[in-house]
Amino acid sequence: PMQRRQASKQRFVAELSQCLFDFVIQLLPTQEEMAVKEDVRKLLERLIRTIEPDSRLLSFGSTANGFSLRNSGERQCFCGRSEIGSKPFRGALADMDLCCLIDSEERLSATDLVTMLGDLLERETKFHVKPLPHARIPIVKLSLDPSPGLPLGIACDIGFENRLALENTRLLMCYAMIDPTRVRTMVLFLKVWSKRRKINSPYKGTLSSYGYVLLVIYFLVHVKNPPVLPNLQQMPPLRPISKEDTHLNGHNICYNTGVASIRAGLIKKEVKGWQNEQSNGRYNDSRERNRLCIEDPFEADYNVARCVTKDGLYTIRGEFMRAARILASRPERAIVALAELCE
Ligand code: 3AT
Ligand code: MG
Repeated sequence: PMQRRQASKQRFVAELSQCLFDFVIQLLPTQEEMAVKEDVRKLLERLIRTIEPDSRLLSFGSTANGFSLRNSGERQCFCGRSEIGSKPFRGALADMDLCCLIDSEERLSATDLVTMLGDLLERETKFHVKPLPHARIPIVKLSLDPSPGLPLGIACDIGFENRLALENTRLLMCYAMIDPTRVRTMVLFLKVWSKRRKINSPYKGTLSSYGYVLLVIYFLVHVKNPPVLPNLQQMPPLRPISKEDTHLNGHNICYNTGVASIRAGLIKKEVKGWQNEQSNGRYNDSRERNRLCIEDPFEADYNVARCVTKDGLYTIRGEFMRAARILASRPERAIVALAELCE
């Protein structure tokens, strides 16, 4: 019977892998959508250059790292709508993250640029424009109404000199390129799943897409044994992960005391000064900020999951437990499991 159970598990995993692959293939952006986005980038770059001739406008985030989802309400559903009822999945509005780099020494401040660019775009384009010149990180927010190439319209943020975001985008893209099928399948599925289960809203106390992508890479570099991905940052782990780090009385407590770092593996929260047990006085909300800890690959003192609240973490954990339960029950067909996961 054990052999039979093993064989049935293997069959389920193989079928699930195929289903996941077939599912995410339909979620990839179309050529047309990518072309429209590139046109938008070029148009905006041309306009910005009328203000700052030595500037370049580069895209970062999912549009540039291979982890973007298609901007279409129609086809984002499981093969055959019957599997998930009649409601097709509407993806989030495809957003495009753009960063303006200025190569000259003398340049306007980000605040002035945001104000001027906002005025210019309002005058010259059909975008809905919202300049935020006094935000902590000044940006111009733009959106465009739906069109045939972009059925859900487009939302786009233009920031300035955010070179670290360009670097972390490049790092994620390299990870995606090492093993495109498995890495992209897993990341894209996690993004869809977390959006559908409503645990992908940093503003509401859960985790950003960027945070989920880092967790997937952390898992493939440091948790899977043998690793699926090499550590591209090549730093030797501070300490190998031992059972003591992740378990207490047989319970997995890793997120409570540890920091997930794709650079260095699992690090203790104390090492980073990110304890969540005692408040450090200066910030009353410091306990809130370090519930879940994910180290940014380049800004090592930045906790990407700082927005995750106690309730948010409870919800996220609940969702992972629900997903594990569904997968462990191994329904007859893997597609049924996927549909239930993303209900
Ligand atoms: P969506 O497709 O928009 O859901 P995404 O992959 O574009 O997902 P985000 O919108 O969360 O991911 O982030 C876009 C980029 O912005 C990714 C990263 O280069 C940068 N970024 C986002 N959040 C952080 C953060 N907390 N720290 C540093 N960089 C960040
Ligand atoms: Mg984005």
